[in-house]
Amino acid sequence: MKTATLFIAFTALVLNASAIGKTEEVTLKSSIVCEMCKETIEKGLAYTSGIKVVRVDVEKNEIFIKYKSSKITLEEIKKEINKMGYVAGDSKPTREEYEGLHACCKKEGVLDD
Ligand SMILES: [Cu+2]
Repeated sequence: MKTATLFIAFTALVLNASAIGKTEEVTLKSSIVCEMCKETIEKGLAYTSGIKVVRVDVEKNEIFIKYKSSKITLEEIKKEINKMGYVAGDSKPTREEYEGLHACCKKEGVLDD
């Protein structure tokens, strides 16, 4: 009885997982300065289609993201972060995107190579 219940639960889990598509996880190095940056990025990505979880770690300067690869690609996510003025892994914001940041959120040397 217990085995049967477990089997059913497991099958339901597998079916559910395949129905919702593959969820990927990524941690990107960024150019976060303060709590305001954290809020900007978390709020900015929260309603982006395909993004499930966004967590910004100010101290580590990292953005952790869970996303559905069937709805959004990693490159698209990086571009969204760049648009807000922040670095996303190997992808840098343009001068224009960076200049849009609040003065206290600008990290020196971000656009230099
Ligand atoms: Cu900031």
